Amino acid sequence: MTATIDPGRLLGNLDTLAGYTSTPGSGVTRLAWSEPWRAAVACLERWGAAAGAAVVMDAVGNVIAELPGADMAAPALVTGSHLDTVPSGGRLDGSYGVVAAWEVLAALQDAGMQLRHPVRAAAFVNEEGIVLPPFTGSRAVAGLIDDEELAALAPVLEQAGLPSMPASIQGWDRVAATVELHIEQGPVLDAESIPIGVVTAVTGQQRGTVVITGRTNHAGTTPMAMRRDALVPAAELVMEVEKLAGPGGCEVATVGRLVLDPGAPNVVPGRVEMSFDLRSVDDRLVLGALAKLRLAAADIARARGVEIAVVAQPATPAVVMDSFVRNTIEAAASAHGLSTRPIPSGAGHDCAIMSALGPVGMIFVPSMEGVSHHESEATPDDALVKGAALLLDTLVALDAADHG
Ligand code: HGY
Ligand code: MN
Ligand code: MN
Repeated sequence: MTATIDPGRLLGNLDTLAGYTSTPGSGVTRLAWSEPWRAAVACLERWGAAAGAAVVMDAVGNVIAELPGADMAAPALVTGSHLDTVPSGGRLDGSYGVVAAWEVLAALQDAGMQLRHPVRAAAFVNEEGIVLPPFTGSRAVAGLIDDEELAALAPVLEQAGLPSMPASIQGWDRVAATVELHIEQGPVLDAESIPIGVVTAVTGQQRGTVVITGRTNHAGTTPMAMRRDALVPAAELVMEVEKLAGPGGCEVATVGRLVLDPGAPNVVPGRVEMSFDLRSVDDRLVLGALAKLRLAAADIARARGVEIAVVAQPATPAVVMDSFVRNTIEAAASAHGLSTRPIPSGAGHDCAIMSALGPVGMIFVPSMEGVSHHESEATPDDALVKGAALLLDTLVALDAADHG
């Protein structure tokens, strides 16, 4: 008997997860380790148990549901995505790949179908990096969390009520392959009316914070020539970040967060924090952009008489998807009568981190009008169901192929 996706269960579970938000009526806000995140975890625990899977939460908050394989020695086939969202985000980013992964388990269970490899569904924690630097969960299973980061994690996990942190985080053993199903979050598939994107590479990214320190003062009594206003140099730097994207530079460069201190209309701001997010599928371009940002900051600091510190987070390297996994996705799509196109991912994904443990591949379905990280994020139901069915058959094909 072959396993098939249950569309009602898939779409119903997606609706259920969308209800776990701290901003009802304003998109989905389910930050890592928050109350809504805990409620969503409880759902995954129930759904996983109903699918006959062993469900655990690991030391950092990843939820893992696994069906045993017929071959006890075979490495796991992994699928999943992230359970956390950006503030007032959409109902599909991350959630879709998680619900589809759990649906794969349920479909195999319904069909009484046991694969040779264990099938491991993962809901990774803090992929978005709103609470702490991104990809906490996938970097933990890849064994990439060092002691310093572990120390920073401990109070956050304790506050979220997770059991006390171990002295170190043991990553997983090698896996047979990881396949992540995700919405494109960009405009290409929708514009070209193509149902499936087969990801070629996931972008590299460099995030960080710039702190501009001037001097807080009275907006009415401080002569312009005597000011050390922190916001004006920040504004100049925002324009410099935009210039880092373009020919010979990054694909994209963004300032998404700007915090003024004290932030009162009649006070010259003495301190500004601004974020930066630089991305390219060529890591050298990201490195070059960061160097240019540092130079621009130093020039502006001198000209404006303020201090500017550029604090970079650890960079996430670009990752090329495994060609065998890509071909397997293509072949399964063709068997489903689905047209595909190769597509790079401008968004970061846990799947890229999982390349540390074995071959990786990603399946995209269209995002209507390319919108994401916003409550209007949408994909037609039939496209969501087709994507999940393709994920299931890709995993079954990888199981038979013994790659990885
Ligand atoms: O920001 C990203 O690339 C993804 O949504 N985490
Ligand atoms: Mn996202
Ligand atoms: Mn995502």
